[in-house]
Amino acid sequence: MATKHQDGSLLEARRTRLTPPPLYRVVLLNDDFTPMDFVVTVLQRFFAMNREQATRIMLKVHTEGRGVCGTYPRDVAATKVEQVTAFARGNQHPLACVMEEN
Ligand code: TYC
Repeated sequence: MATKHQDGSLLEARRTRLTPPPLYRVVLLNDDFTPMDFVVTVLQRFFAMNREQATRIMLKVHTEGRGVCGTYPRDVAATKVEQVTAFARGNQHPLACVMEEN
């Protein structure tokens, strides 16, 4: 029974019967240093975009300051942010990637 133990998994199981889980936008932020080609590679590698889609989002971030890469459940979004940040730092780029609740 869902009320027997008030731990996270049981609370989650009860909640999902009432409302869908919250989704989070994964957002890339512009900076003056990360190469455009690197950002295109990030969008292709971690967000399954083709080169045309990736280039469009990269240019949107470059001109508008930010752009949405995708919308995911919390754990998936958090993993994307970690993977992008680790890949950028490993290549010594300051690229910023954040998540925000929809
Ligand atoms: N502004 C960067 C440049 O001129 C390109 C860039 C695009 C950086 C998107 C970050 O999220 C970003 N090289």
